[in-house]
Amino acid sequence: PTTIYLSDYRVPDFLIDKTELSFELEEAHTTVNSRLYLRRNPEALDQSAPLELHGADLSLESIALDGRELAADEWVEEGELLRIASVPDNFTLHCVTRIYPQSNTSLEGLYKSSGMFCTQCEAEGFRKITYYLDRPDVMAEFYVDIIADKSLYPVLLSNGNCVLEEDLEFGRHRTRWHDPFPKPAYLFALVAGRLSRVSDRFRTRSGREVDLHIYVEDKDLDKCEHAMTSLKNAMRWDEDVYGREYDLDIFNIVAVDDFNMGAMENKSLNIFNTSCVLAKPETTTDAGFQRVEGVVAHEYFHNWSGNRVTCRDWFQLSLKEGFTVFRDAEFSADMGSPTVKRVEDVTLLRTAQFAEDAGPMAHPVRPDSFIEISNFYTVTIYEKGAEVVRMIHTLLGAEGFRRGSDLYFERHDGQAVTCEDFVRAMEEANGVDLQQFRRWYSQAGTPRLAVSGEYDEAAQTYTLTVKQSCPATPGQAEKLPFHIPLKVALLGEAGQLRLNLQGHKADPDAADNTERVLAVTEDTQAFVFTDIPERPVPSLLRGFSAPVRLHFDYRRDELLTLMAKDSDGFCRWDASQQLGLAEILSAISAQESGQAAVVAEDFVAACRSLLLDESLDPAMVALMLQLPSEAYLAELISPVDVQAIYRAREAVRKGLAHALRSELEACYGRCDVEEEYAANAEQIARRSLKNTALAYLMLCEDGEVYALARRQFERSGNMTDRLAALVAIVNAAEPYKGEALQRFYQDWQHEPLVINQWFQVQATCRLPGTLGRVKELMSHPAFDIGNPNKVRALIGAFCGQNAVNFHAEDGSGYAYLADQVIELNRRNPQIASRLLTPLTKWQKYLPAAQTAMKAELRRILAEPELSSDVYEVVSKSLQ
Ligand code: B3K
Ligand code: ZN
Repeated sequence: PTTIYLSDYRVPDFLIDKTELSFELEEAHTTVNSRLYLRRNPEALDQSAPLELHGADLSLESIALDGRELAADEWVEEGELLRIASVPDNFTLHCVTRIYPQSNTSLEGLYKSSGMFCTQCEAEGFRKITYYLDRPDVMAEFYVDIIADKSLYPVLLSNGNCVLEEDLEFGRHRTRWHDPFPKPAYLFALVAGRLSRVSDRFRTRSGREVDLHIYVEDKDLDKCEHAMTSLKNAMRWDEDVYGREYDLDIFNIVAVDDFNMGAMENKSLNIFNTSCVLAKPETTTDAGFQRVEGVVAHEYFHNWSGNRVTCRDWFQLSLKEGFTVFRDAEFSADMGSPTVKRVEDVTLLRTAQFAEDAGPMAHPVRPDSFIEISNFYTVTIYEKGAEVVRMIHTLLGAEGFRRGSDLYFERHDGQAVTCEDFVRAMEEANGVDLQQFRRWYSQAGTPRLAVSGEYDEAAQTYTLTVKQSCPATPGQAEKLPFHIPLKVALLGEAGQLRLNLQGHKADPDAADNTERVLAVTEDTQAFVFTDIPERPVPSLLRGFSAPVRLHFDYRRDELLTLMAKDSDGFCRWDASQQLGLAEILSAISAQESGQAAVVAEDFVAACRSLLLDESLDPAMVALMLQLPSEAYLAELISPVDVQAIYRAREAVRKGLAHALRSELEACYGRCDVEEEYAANAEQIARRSLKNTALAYLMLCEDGEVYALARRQFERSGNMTDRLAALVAIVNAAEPYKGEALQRFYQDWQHEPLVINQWFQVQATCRLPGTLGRVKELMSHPAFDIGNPNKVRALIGAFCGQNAVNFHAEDGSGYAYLADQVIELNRRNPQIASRLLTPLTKWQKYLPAAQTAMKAELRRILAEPELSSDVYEVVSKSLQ
């Protein structure tokens, strides 16, 4: 496998103005006729370069240039390239290739699954369909014919507008599609199958009537309403917030069961994993509803941030992904609870992304090199990339950011551009200098901020001293200082203090001048606030204004103050997490010295007042009651002793449960209201608090609480409550467990998405014996290793979300994962490589665990015929 470097980027030697494709879909194979209208790129460095087309797993039937069949010695195939040494400056190339979608288990390119044909071309899947310039800076206008048996495949879809539909002989039919917007091949899509649809309309701001269709299997027609509503909300929101309208008369979404990721933004033909479209209260949890809303919006928003303005090369992936994640996060915040959304996103970032940034696969938001681009659809590109865009938003303010995005879309419409182009548009629209800020794109690693505060009573000043540093990452030993927007406030007895920063004018954007964004740009910097009448408690990194690890040596009473009073929801929650961390750390020391863990009285009291305070948002109470997750603790404690962390955390949870039992019961009762289900913020908040209370109560381990869980399991009409009860039952020493699992299966065996949940609940069971059960479930008739959702629900959940069992001291979890990766490497390399993540973090664990994990990585590396996907991750992890 070879490494590709950003520094080797060259403009394409050829351009394609028009691409005509014709697909003849048959049961044994598919024949693809392609006619490419090519010309030499006037900007290419070498004006006599040969034509080199990408192609993978294709069988070439014929190739003709300007109507003349090429002789065998006029072209040569080398790896993934087909080279034609001598071509004119303008010509058409006609290729006939045969492909085998029925045996394509990689789910990349054109594949057939559950009776339906569909495609996934991003990033480099189009080359599995026909020979092409499969790179995002080659954009063509597509005409597509699809021919198939009409009774088996009544619905035939591609991008753009349907311009022809006709019946052919032998029961076949043809549709022709034309997409007027030139696009890179990765946005091409085709779907053929027996599908039903739900339709609606949307009238854009300028009066365009758009037909909206969601195509699903007949049995799922009752699960499309939420996706449709989300789509219409997203279309309106993009008009309101970004001034971006939809640009065609038709917008299609198709749901498929077998899909490598969540969804794909193909121009006007989004293809979705069923898990990200289908939703109804009986089968879908609140989290599921929110995911549908977020992903539908994300893919829709790509129409501008990704499709109209696309990426020049795959190193620029975050240009579209980071920006689009930022857009969908702001949308979800506007649709629901902004603070809850922020806390959820920060939680993901501080666990998965911080871990990636500290591990062997660490890479900048704009990577310098890769072996397999599929490995770079990461939390760094997506989530950290979104944080980088958010910081620009924070620095420029909402209006300045909008000026920048307007300029970006206007200037680059129809182009394939770079992260640099994005930053430049932001700079030029606002007359600011983001030179140092650009380091967020080029330097990997999570910056650390060590902050200290000093109050000078005589001078009435408060000085915040901020030191930044960033650990080395692979290939980057030394880092230059970042430009970090640090949002702060100072809390006094009676509320936030007015901020006068020595040497600075008042911040014109801050309405009451009690909050400020400090520009941290140097290794060490002091910020002096004047006229501070009392010793304040600093509220730092408000709203998580930058993706950094911040340390401030708070006293306990200061954290309790922040937790009770800070007006910034993120900081309040974070204070609760810091207090929770302190409890867990003291429980770990207690365990080490053979003592019982005791939860501090003041922490119990703080949790009690959360439970009693009915004026608080129940969702925030739920979040603040949840102790830092094991995954987050693994980022804070070194080395990671998984078993000790688990035991300590459980001990603290149990301590809280016993101390607060009556308050938890009262809270449960208050939240347990009978109402018609709606996936709105208010109801979601209530259910979340109710189920948090239930999980705590279960730790009291008696018949009364077990009965409560059982009652909830049996009576609740929505999946959120039912599943929460099932999780509680499965994780307790509850005699009803087997029966509950059995019943759940009986009830939902015909709903694959619900069965995924059933697998996941069992795979994430904390009790001993779980690996054995997971192995058994792999031969359950409902399990299918060819379906990525099933793989994620069982194998992925066990290895990624069940630390205490995955890291069993006998190494059985590691061996199990390696076996699955080896099996999946053949079948679906992208899924195999993704599953590997937990093993790659071996450096964090105790020596014995490290040895066992590395041994499994070496066993994988020794496999013959490793895919480039798996090879890259394993070899980099072992370096
Ligand atoms: N752009 C796609 C991801 C494609 C992943 C290819 N391995 C989905 C999204 O981010 O919207
Ligand atoms: Zn995306």
